[in-house]
Formats: sequence, C-alpha cells, structure tokens
Amino acid sequence: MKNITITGFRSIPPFAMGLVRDLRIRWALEEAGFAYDHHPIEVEARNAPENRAFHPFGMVPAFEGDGRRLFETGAILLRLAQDSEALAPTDRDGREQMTAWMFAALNSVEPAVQNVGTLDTLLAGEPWAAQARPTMVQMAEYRLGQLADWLESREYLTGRFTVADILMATVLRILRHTDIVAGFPSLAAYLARCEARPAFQKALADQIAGYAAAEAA
Ligand SMILES: N[C@@H](CCC(=O)N[C@@H](CS)C(=O)NCC(=O)O)C(=O)O
Repeated sequence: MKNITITGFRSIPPFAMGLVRDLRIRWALEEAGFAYDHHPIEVEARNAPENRAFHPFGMVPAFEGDGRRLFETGAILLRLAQDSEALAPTDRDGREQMTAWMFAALNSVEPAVQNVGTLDTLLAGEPWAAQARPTMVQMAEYRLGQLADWLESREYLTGRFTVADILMATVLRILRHTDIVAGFPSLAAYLARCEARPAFQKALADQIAGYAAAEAA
C-alpha cells in the first residue's frame, strides 16, 4: 500500500497521551513496514468541514491509502490486514477468528473498559462519579475475567499476533491508570507481551514525539 496518511491530534492533555487511537494504526503500519504521513489536527478544529469530510464524526484517526479513504480503527486495520501477512493469517478460518476477536475487542470489551476510563478522567469531577465507579469497575472486571481465562493458554488471541491484538491491547491500555489489569495475571502478561513488540514501541514513541514537537513549536 502506498501514499498512506493518518490523522491524529496535534496536542492533548497528558492523561490521553499514548491512548489516542491513531496509535492503533501507527502500530499496524510499523508491524507491516508501511511508510506513512501523520496529519495532526487541532482537537478544537475536529469538526471543521475539512475534518468532517475525512471523518464523519470529527474523530481521529482517519485514513487514506492508495487514494482511498476510510475511518474507524477496526475498518482501517481490516484493510491493512488484507495487505500484510504480518498483520493477519492467510487461511479462511484464521481470518474469521481474527475478525471475531476484532469485534470482541471493540464491541464486547472496549465499552466496559471505556466506561471506567471516562469516569476517571472526563467525568472525575461529577458529584456522582465516586458512587458510580464500583459498579463500572465490577462490569469491566467481569468481562476482563472472561478474557483472562481465554488468554490463560494463549500467547495471542488467535494463537499468533494479528490486528485483533492491536485492538485488544490498546483497549486494555485505557485502564493503565488503574491496577485492574494487574489483577488478572494472564491479561497483564498478554499486555506486556504486546507492548514489548518493537513496532508498538516505535509507534508509541512517534506519537509522543509528535505531541512534544507541537508543545515546543
Ligand atoms: N470508534 C472509533 C473511536 C475513535 C475515537 O474515539 N477517537 C477519539 C480520539 S481517541 C476522538 O477523536 N475523540 C473526539 C470526539 O469524540 O469528538 C474508532 O475506533 O476509530
């Protein structure tokens, strides 16, 4: 794939650094060895017409490759997976299992995890936040416990590394300010395994360097 551009935010508060979802795409691109341009946009300008034309919800990341545009990290990763065996198996069953785990990360795990993340950050000042938190944590732990069982005997979600692991690991990272993941040894080991990958380290370093450069400018 050629002429790849992804969007991200130019600068963000420290609590969100290393969590903004362009990291998912940067990581996949590093795993695949695809060069790309990063197009930073101001958070405040995310709903400007040119940004909404690229991403209907004014979010990041948006993606362009080979002259074709796409949004939603799951869809972008599926597309990248078509072009790189580093990101996905080539057999039909392997692809189907990978796709199932992509949906599981985005649809079954991320909402429960994101509830806790949002409560602890954007909603932390609300008077009812402390009251709601134990229930939100309990709901996240219920789902994470099931995931931990699955990962007890597996290195990666489908046995080998795929884009599903990029989604799941970045979902788990949303809880990095808590000790929730550490409470599940197989999950903590899985996350550490994913984060130790050189492609992840490079993607993270590049994202953080982008924020530092914006701050210095
Ligand atoms: N489901 C979307 C979520 C993207 C998303 O939540 N992006 C955040 C940054 S990590 C964003 O742009 N938020 C701005 C907003 O919601 O207006 C995806 O996976 O691509």
